[in-house]
Amino acid sequence: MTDIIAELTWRDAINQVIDEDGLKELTQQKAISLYCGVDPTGSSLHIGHLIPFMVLKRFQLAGHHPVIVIGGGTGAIGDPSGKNSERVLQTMAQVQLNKEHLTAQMVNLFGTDNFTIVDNYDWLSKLSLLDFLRDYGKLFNVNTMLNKEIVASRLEVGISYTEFTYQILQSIDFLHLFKHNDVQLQIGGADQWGNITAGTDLIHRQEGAEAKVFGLTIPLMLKADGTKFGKTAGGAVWLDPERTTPYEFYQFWLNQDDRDVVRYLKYFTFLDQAEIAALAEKVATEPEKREAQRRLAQEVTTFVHGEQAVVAAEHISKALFSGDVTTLTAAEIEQGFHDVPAVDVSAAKANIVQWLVDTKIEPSKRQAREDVTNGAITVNGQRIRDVEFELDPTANFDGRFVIVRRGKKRYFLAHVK
Ligand code: 383
Repeated sequence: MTDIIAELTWRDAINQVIDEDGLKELTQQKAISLYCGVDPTGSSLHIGHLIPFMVLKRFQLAGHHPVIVIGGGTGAIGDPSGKNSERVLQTMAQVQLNKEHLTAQMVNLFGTDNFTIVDNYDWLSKLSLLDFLRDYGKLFNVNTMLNKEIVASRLEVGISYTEFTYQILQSIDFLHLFKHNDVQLQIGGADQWGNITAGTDLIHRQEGAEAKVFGLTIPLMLKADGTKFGKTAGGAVWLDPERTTPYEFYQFWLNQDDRDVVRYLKYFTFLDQAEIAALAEKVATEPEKREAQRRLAQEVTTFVHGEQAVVAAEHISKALFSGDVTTLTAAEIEQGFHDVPAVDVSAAKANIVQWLVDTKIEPSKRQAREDVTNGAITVNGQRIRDVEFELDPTANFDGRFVIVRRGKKRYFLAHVK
């Protein structure tokens, strides 16, 4: 089998790993089962989650068997990792609802073949308090638990007994999957190292030191400008197309810095070493063409939203850039203008100056007249210079939208009601 560890190494996707040589040997010998968990603390994955899930996908493509744990049990508790204060407990109904959304997103990324998805509520909810303390609690040393980076960093602000216990629950999962699903490796982001090593320790205590289990974490994604990866002015970049439209998703990748784009190509695409080297060359010689960024946007958007989404995103980008918006479909308008100021208007015809003021696109009639006369106002891609122009809001886009551009870049979307 191909050397997946060597591949992850050239992609810079390894932060820490338990027994790298042992894992390298094992993964070349046979197809293994491995897992990554996610807690249903929200109704959608975001691109921060893609960090371990891209690696899981690479294992799947190399012939290994990925298992995903959706934390219906652990999500009811809350992992202290990555949070510097106590979490508010979610209702069980919320956990359930989130779980359904995340499951659908995972199936979209991993398909249904050679892929298993399980919910740790199925086994964690069956443990009685006495069994928990007798069978597992005895195998955990409080000192070791306190020394886990995540717990140690919380001691000053305080951590509840509930969150402190989280690492035991994740360890029980690893043990459960080792025994029932032959899982030999757990992967996660760098924040998961403490939980993963707690799991391998538990397995060794229960099953014997010779049990062959491994852990691997992936580095945090960094940005050259020091800001947090995966955040935009509008917040996180979600995989749910209702929260971040495929067009916005595509734009996010297209806008990456020259200093970051090659690292992201290695990390977030399935392009091979030669293809990425060729794109790196383009960044060095003709950065203004942004070919590497475009390829990155195409690849990641295809993986998450499919090829059609890329066609639409590119069509929208072109229309917005040129100002010729007349060819956009209603669906393209909805996603392309997801983030621009929106107003509701009636279908009634109106004088352009009055209409711009009524919709609050212009602050005053004086300003509206001035902008129209100066050619700063475009309606549905057509420049309006006549202050007497009569606007018919139903004239384009099946009578549903009016797209207004003020100046070079400021777009407004009017929904015709
Ligand atoms: C639950 C049960 C397990 C194994 C893992 C879990 C979830 C884990 C966790 N993960 C984060 C999450 O759910 O909290 N305790 O949001 C994130 N992950 C992945 C990755 C990451 C981590 O889902 O670093 C980013 O996405 O590991 O923060 O048996």
